[in-house]
Amino acid sequence: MLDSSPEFSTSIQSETTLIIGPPKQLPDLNATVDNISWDDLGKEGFIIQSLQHNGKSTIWIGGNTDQALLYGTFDFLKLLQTHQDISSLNITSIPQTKVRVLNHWDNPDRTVERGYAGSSIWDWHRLPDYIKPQYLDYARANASIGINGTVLTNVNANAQVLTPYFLKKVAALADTFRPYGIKVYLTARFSAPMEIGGLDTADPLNDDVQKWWDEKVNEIYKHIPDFGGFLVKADSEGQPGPQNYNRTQAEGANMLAKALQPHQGIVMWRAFVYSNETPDDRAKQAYNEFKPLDGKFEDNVLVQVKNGAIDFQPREPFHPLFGAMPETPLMMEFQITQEYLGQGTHLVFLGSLFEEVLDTDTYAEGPGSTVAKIVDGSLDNHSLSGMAGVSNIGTDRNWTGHQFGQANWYAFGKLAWNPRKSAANIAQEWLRMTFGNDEELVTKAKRMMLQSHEAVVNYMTPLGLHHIMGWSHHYGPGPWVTDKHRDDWTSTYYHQASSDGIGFDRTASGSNALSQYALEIQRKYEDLDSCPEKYLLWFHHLPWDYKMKSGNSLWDEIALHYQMGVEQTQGMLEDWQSIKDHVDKQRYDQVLAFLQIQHNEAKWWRDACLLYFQQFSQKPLPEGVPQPEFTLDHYQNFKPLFVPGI
Ligand code: BDP
Repeated sequence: MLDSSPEFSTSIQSETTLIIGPPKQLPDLNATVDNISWDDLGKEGFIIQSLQHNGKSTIWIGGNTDQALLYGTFDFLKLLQTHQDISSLNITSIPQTKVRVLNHWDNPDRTVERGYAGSSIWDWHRLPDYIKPQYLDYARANASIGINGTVLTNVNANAQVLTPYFLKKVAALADTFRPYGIKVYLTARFSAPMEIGGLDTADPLNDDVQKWWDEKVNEIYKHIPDFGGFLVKADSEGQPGPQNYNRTQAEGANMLAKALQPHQGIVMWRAFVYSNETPDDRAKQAYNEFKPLDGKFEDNVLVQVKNGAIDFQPREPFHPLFGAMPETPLMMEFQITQEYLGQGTHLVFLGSLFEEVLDTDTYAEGPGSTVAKIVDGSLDNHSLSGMAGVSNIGTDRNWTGHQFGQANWYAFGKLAWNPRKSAANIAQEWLRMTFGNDEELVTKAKRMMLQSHEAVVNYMTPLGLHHIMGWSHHYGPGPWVTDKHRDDWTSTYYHQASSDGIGFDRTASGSNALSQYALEIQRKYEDLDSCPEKYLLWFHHLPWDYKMKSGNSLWDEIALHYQMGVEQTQGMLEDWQSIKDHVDKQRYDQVLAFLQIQHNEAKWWRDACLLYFQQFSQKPLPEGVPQPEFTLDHYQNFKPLFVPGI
């Protein structure tokens, strides 16, 4: 940890002194500045200020707490690393969200659900006695991008983690992370009172159940005095929850919230609730369940909402709950691990995806009601706010499997701190800090990163298509996936392709999921003239010869988008090859090989999807789209085995 005493000072240039310390211990220095409101900085905000002190040119990194000074110092290092001009600095930086957490979907046996970078970094078996150096690196890396919490365990939770056996291990991790300002959180399995507590119910309104949780929470705080709280997945995909007792999501969340209140802990209650028993569009179910509960949650509950209503697709319209629950703080859940976006192999810079969602106007309270303003709490004056990112970290030497996966971890942290930061700036910063300041490298690699999200949308799910990937593991194309035990996990449910057309009708003539959005959005998206084409088949079912804005038929446009995606991956490859001499060989070779795989797999996606949809469209491929290499049968029979992360 940094020494926050004023003695910690060093000379940057012979004539400049660097001082890191809080205003209270530096009254002299503080007297030289009158433009800083230390109260506004809170516990995490910092300043980096150039000034004259005792006749000397000085840079002061200031903040009210050690944590703030740490953030400020990392920011200053970033300025040096990215070759910024530090001659007259005047920086004030305050995080816009309070809870900035990674969600690890890590299991006690060290497998990682949807993890593509090796095993879980938590070596439970050797904890609490062995503290891997990697834990410290992990904490430092997170602190350097402003992350202040980590949920150690999978949302598909194992109740064992709440037993004393595990709590000692969790406490050892919490002790390791504490100096870096990182709090530890756990996932709470709703049925834990039965599984490890010997009760015969987990009904949230049952007194014994409440008492069990109260005592469990007290026990946790004995081990971990600054424990952050719980993350809960309930009533979804087989997880137990309040619905088992005919109770609401609010009643379930509030039971845990009350247990945590005496300790200032919080509950992050996921809105990812849907059931295949419910005869309604999956995209509508979370809203239907949660909207009526607005205002019914305890103050220390954050409802954690995925960015879109289905499930971390390459592109989704924003989740209709954003803007629909003004009296409840809603936390954003992004997926950093690329479950549906080429997993650990494809280069997809998620900063662009995150930015697109955060910048979208929900019109909830008139124009300008962006998702970012809901997430940071400013639209409805919530003091509790947060952002969660499902982690892409594992035991791989480079942490994230793909070198560029680190950029997504970085982008998440930066956007959680400031949801208005631009993805392009984030990409540039990351490149300079990761690969150096060579201008050609930065320009070309940045171009590659910034087009990568559009590329993956084009070669996987263009024009609003969604959830058409391989069964269960979600790797590669699978538009033919049908007739499984759950309709809402099949591709045919989502694309609805037939000889009359393609797309999911979510207008009033269909599921009317559109009615869950503000009127402005409804009007814009229901009208084919104003519906953004990127969401077209998300909201509309249209004939194959529907005329697009380009003048092309829908069929041709779909095919041309797949082709464009393939060409974009070719462009990414070429950009990378052109900077060969500017990158060290080891990283160059690995990224090159992965880009080659990505390019080949983009062709696989294009050919498999177009052959499949062509059965219904009965139309030839437009000019510029090559004939597929194999038959549809070939693609349908190709089943990747042992895909990681399931
Ligand atoms: C889906 C994943 C599944 C997760 C679930 C969730 O396929 O593994 O458990 O989301 O978020 O995307 O709970």
